[in-house]
Amino acid sequence: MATNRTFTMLKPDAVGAGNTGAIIKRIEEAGFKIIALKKTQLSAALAGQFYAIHKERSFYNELCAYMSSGTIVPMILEKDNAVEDFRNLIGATDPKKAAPGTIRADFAKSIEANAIHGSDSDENAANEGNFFFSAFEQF
Ligand code: RTP
Ligand code: MG
Repeated sequence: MATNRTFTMLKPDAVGAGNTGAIIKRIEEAGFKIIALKKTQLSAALAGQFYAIHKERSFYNELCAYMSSGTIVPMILEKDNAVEDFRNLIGATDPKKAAPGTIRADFAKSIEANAIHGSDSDENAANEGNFFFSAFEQF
């Protein structure tokens, strides 16, 4: 994946609350182009693989259970400086600390049910995009 791309997924709280369209509108209005998009649900085992990077953290088991509890919407997005600009668009992990106007400030329910994921590096964006989408879905 090119370095002007990032990976995101709408989490079960956001999809369950019917906020999929509103959040995608924010993303497009911020200048991100949708390269790939689907609606799916992770098993606990697949969530564990996706979040293997967090294996040693105290919240890992809860996170995997939560992320496999409902529908998610993974996407690959394209924009100049995509990873950093997207992290700024979604705001801090804890919605209580997220800046006003960010997606998490407006849609997240808690530090765990925080509406949306955003990759934290170009390398992780590529790996996470490849986790959900085959090469021919990434054009
Ligand atoms: P994300 O990966 O989802 O974009 O979030 P992030 O970089 O802001 O946060 P990260 O440290 O990567 O944590 C991944 C997700 O784990 C949940 N979490 N729970 N209970 C807790 O203290 C706690 N801390 C993090 C959140 O859902 C977070 O987005
Ligand atoms: Mg993260």
